[in-house]
Amino acid sequence: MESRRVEGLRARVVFDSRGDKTVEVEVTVEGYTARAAAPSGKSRGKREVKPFADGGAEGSVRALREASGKIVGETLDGPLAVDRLLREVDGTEDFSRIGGNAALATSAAAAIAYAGSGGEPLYRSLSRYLGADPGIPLPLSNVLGGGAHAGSGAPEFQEYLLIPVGAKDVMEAIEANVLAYRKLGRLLSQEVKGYPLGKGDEGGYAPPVGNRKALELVARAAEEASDETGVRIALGLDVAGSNVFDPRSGRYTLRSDGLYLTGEEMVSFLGELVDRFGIVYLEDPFSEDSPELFAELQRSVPNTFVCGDDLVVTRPDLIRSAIEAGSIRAAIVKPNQVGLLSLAAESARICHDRRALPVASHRSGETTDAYLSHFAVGTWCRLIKCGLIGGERMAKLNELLRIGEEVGSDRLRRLSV
Ligand code: 2PG
Ligand code: MG
Repeated sequence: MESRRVEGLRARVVFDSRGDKTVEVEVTVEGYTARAAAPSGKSRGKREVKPFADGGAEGSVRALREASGKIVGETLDGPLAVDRLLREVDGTEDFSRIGGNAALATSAAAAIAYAGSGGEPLYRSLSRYLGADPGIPLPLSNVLGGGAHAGSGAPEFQEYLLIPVGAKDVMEAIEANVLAYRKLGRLLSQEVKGYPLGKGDEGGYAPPVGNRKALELVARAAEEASDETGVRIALGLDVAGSNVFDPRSGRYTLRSDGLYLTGEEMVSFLGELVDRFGIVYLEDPFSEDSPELFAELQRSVPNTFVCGDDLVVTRPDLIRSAIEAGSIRAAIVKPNQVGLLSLAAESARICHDRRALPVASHRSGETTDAYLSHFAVGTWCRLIKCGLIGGERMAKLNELLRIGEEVGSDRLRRLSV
């Protein structure tokens, strides 16, 4: 690809959707300036890169400003070429010098600026560079949240998710999920007297009900919305198993259901839920330190996509070995877990090459940026987990509608479940 010069780099502190500080970066390539900010997670995997340098977001901005002299003036020969420079200026394994969020904001801003300076949107530049066929990922939408993303009293499972597997295009996919979300709101206000329809960090309802009850209501809402629209909606779950596991007792603690389960009992319990509710996607069902339980569950529910998030933290090496060990058939791809778009793209490729499902994902603390949607379209991601309700979530879905106008909105990726 063509060589283009980095002409400027500016970094600043901004706030994410939770009100926490994060890093935003502007990069100018051949007169084209692009801006990107990094999101932040709350239920983070132990092996993720460090999100910020010493001194938090401010410390990261300082460190990046000091390093910017080694980036400005350099030439880029592709949308992901700044990533090599970022590795050099940081020089640590875990991005602790500048922080993974400063790295990602720079990586994304430079990629958008490189594409834009050539008159291209990011998704097209990425797909051309990587040799990936552009396609619109199916939205994997959080409609009910618990765990670390909600207050006490909410269910322990972190995310109750909908996948509109029967949609013919992206508009229909979003509409079906929104309708199910509204129906769920109605069901919840009947079920929980006086419940003011509070929300979790990602915009899903966060009601005071047990996990089983939450699943029942979400399943009912999905079924009613499917009947009304004719679009089949399948269910998914992010257990965020590391947060549910109590290392002192060695048990999975589902207090709202009165269940305190060993790993083996949790395998059976989740297997029952899969059968009863037809769950097709199950993320981080266990602690990130128990890959053997992932494998056991995946064997017992072969038609469900067991997905690794904290287990593999978007690292190509961990994803490859977890797929090969049979622990997962899907992996979350969260660019800020590794700090670079190029590494995240490699993770998506590894999944794709091994017939596993790459799932582009937001974080619970988000920004209104929508480069995640371009990343997903341009890099083989078959699903995009970006929430549903809330400006910072809908920004990504609305961007899919715009991209759909160019690539064809019916080029929605399929999930046969
Ligand atoms: C997850 C995410 C995003 P967080 O566990 O999948 O939904 O949460 O960003 O808090 O890690
Ligand atoms: Mg997760």
